[in-house]
Amino acid sequence: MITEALYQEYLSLLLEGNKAGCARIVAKLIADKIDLETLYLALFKRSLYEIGDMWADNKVSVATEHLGTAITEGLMTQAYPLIFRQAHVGKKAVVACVANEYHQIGGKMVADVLELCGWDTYFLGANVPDEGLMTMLQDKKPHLLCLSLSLSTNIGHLDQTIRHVRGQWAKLPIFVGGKAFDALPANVLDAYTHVKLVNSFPDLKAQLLHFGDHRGQ
Ligand code: B12
Repeated sequence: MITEALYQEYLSLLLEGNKAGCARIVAKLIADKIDLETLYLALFKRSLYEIGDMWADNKVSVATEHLGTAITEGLMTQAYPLIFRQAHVGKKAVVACVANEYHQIGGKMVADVLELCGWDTYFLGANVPDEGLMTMLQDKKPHLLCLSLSLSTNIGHLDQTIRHVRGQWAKLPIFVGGKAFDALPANVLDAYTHVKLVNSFPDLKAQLLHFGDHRGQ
């Protein structure tokens, strides 16, 4: 559904900051019944990764990268009609980025995929301090906590967050994912209990299928 030509047209519009043009492409794809994951991965994620590489190679400015990110975050709300029409399954998840982690779009996508699977989600966004996260867990009593990590250098913050959560919720299932794990050793999460590295949407959905009912107190 997203041909190479369409992707290249979208990327050019995104780089020039033409949000109306990008929005038209997204609206047409939704009208043509694209599925959420394809829209997110083949259009939004691919273009953000490409812009990130262009920024790293000094081919686009940091301002252009920020512009593309801001437009993408706006476009994600266009997908809401695809997300919120599922029957609820009576499960709740809190999704967050740990302290000092400002990359929030991956986590937002994870929350939307959970909603698509009928879960109720509470997406807290970037740079969430542990105290705030703990208060939210106390308040919402979720069945699952998802943490997103893009920078491998933030692994210490992730470690601290997991330890804080474990201090109060010994068995709350925690799914962790994000680009940081491309650069971290495969066994980096082995020391924790009930913590799983989940890095793709198919893997996430497969994990949800065998999900128990306890809330890990
Ligand atoms: C946008 C962006 C920013 C924005 C983020 C704004 C926002 N609102 O999110 C801002 C400007 C804040 C930013 C800042 C920085 N950034 Co930046 N940024 C990016 C960029 C271009 C896109 C990120 C993104 O949204 N990707 C799209 C999402 C959908 O992908 P994703 O996060 O990987 O998520 C997917 C999976 O990983 C998975 N997933 C993610 N989380 C989870 C969680 C669970 C539970 C599960 C199941 C799955 C899962 O699901 C998603 C779908 O597949 C990337 C490029 C890239 N390759 O990602 C660079 C990039 C990540 N940034 C980079 C850098 C260096 C920085 C800075 C250090 C720059 C600086 N000098 O200030 C700072 C660090 C800030 C901080 N402390 O966090 C580097 C990191 C390099 C590295 N070796 O780690 C990258 C890769 C750019 C590059 N090519 O060099 N950045």
